[in-house]
Amino acid sequence: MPAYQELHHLIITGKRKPAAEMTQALLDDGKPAVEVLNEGLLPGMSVVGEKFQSGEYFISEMLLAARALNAGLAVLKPLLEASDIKPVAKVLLGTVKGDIHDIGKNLVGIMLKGNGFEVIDAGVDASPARLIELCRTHQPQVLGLSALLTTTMPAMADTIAAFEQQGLRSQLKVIVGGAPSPRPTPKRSAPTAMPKMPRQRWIW
Ligand code: B12
Repeated sequence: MPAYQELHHLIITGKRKPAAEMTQALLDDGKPAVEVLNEGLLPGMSVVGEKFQSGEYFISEMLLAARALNAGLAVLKPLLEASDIKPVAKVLLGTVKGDIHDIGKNLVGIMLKGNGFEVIDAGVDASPARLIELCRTHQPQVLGLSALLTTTMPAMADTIAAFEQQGLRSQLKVIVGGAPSPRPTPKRSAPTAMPKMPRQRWIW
C-alpha cells in the first residue's frame, strides 16, 4: 500500500501509535510536514466523517480516529510551528459555546504560530463571556472562532454580537472556520475577507 494510503488507513481505523510512527517515518523519508498533513493525515479524517454520516461509524470510532490524528499532528507540530518571524499579531482562538471539536482549531493555531502569530487558546465550548474576558486580558488583534456543528454555527454570530455590545468588535478582525462552512448573512456582522488557511473559511 503506498505510504499516504497506509496513513489514511491508520487514521480511519484509529491506530494511534502506528499513525505517529508512520508520520515520523514519512518525515524521515524526506517528505515535507505540510505534505504529510494534507496528503496523509487529513484525508483519512474526511473518510471518518463520511462513515459517521452514513451510519457505518459511531462516536467511539470517531474518537479513536481523532486520537490517531492528534498523535500524527503531535509529530508534525514542532515543524509546522517553527518560525523565526517576530510575532506579527496576537490571535485569540476558540471553539464556540456548545461545540467540543478542537482538532481543526488546534491545527489553525499551529499554522498561525508557524506564520509568526502569537496564539491565545480559549479552548472548546468557549462562551462569549469567556472570550470577552480573555480579549480584555490579552488584547488580541484577531479573534478566531471555530465551529463544526450546524447547531453551533449561530454561536459564532452570537459571539461577534456580544463583542459588538461590549464595544470590542471594532478593534478586532474576526476569522471563522469549521466544517459547516459558515456563510455570513448580510444581517449579521459584516465579512471583510477570506482567510489563507487549509480548508479556508471566512474572515469577518
Ligand atoms: C473527530 C470528530 C469528532 C470528535 C471530536 C474530537 C476533537 N477533539 O475534536 C468527537 C467524537 C468528540 C465528535 C463529537 C461529535 N460530533 Co463530530 N466529528 C468529527 C469529525 C470526524 C472530524 C473533525 C475533525 O477533527 N476534522 C479534521 C480537522 C483538521 O478539520 P476541521 O475541523 O474541518 O478544521 C479545518 C477547517 O475546518 C478549518 N478550521 C476549523 N476551525 C477553524 C477556525 C478558524 C478561525 C479558521 C480560519 C479555520 C478553521 O481549518 C482546519 C484545518 O484545515 C467530523 C467529520 C469531518 N470530516 O469534519 C465530525 C462531525 C463534525 N461531527 C459531527 C457530529 C454530529 C458530532 C456529534 C453531535 C455526534 C453526537 N451525536 O454526539 C458530537 C458533537 C459534540 C459537541 N458538542 O461538539 C458531524 C457534524 C454534522 C453537522 N453538520 O452538524 C460531523 C460533520 C460528522 C458527520 N459527517 O456527520 N466529533
